[in-house]
Amino acid sequence: MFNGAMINETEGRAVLHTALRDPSASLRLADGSVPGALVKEVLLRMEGFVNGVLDGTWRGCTGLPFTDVVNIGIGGSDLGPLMVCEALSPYRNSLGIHFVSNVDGAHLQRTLQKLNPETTLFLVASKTFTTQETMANAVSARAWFWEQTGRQDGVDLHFAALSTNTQAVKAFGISPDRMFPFWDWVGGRYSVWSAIGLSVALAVGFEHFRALLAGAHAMDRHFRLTPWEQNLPMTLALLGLWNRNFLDIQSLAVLPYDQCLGRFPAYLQQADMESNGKSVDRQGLPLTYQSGPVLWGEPGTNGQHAFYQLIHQGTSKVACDFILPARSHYPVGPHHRYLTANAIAQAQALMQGRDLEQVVAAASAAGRSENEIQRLSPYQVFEGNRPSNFLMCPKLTPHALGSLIAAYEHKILVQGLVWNIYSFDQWGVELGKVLASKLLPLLEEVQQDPVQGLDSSSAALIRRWQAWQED
Ligand code: G6Q
Repeated sequence: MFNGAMINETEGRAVLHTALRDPSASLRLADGSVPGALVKEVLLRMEGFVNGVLDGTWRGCTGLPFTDVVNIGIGGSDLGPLMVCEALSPYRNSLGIHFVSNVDGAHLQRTLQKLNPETTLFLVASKTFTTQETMANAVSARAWFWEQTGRQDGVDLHFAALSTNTQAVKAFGISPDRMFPFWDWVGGRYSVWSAIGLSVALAVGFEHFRALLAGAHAMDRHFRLTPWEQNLPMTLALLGLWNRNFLDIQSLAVLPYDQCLGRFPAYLQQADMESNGKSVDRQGLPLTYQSGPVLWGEPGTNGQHAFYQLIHQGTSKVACDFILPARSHYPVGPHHRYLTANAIAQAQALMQGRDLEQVVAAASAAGRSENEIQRLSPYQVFEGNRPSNFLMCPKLTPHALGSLIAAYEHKILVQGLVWNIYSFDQWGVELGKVLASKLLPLLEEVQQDPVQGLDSSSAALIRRWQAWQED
């Protein structure tokens, strides 16, 4: 991976998100390009733009400075920047940052309702610049801008593109100096370090964005240079393999004890499940063993009052990753001690459990009757011996966050290697897109009978949908 080999074999691409955080790298690819040099140039342009927006040099079409930024993107062009912007909330400036991803008009409309078009900057974030959801949202945002300002010429000042597709960006009406490129060796779900991170850089300033990259680079070095026994991504990967393939645990709950990491599980869900949710090996043969787990999670302590019941006493075992910054950015009274005690207690409970003897002893000590003890004890037993990892960092700084994300990226890489699968493609998202484009015309022409050539289930759904259009 680090040497630029085409390890994304089914798409014929190198996998070089690590180059995005190492602009000094001298690696030269087969086509003669030097990723480090390309990265450096774009970072400098991004820096100029970010500083220009923040100090008011770059303004909207009526001369007002920007107050809000809307990132329009989906999947890898949304989850990363959204998660990082939230995770780095304590570092945020006064710029309002909004994310629109869902093609459901509610997402765009509810966002735009709050905004002043004269002071809003749109970032159209799309590697391909063809993704249906993103292009629909971008076109509608542009229409809103035109309608609200009457300034057909304003697109130039109010829209920027983060993309690899120069032609399509130009066709949309975005000028080349507002296009921040990246390259086909950056996978969507690994792209927050590229121009796709522009919303992050605007939200926290360029210095913090560079610190994020530096933190990831530090983890890259650790991963490459540290013996396996002390290697964090390697350890996470092997523990995950043990849980999945030897203990047959099917899911991994990611449980950040940090409100700012609220979107981290969703981000990791894509990174992990889209990378390693595969059932065919590198020889094109069906796997005869399990690959990536189901990944999910919510911030602690909220999860404790919701789904932890199943984690402690359910019939399915769940592996857990606890994540806790030792110091809080929001030191309110005793809150952080409560949070910490809860996190450690949960990991302890999973590990040690509580056997019948302990339950009975506790109940007797509490003065419960023999009868009651007999009746309730079975429900109060915790099996224990349920695996968890506990990741702690001093404080959730941009540098620490960069390291945390990169650690998981490398964990995913190692697991994909051991499972002998291709981690960097995502053919599994294709079929739904193809079928949706075939169904779309049936929804546009309400009179058309959908039964022709369609399965009865989908046809019935479309008929019902059509009938309710008239209501
Ligand atoms: C990520 C996936 C996918 C992708 C989105 C958006 O690895 O490829 O989530 O990021 O489909 O694609 P565009 O950036 O091309 O709009």
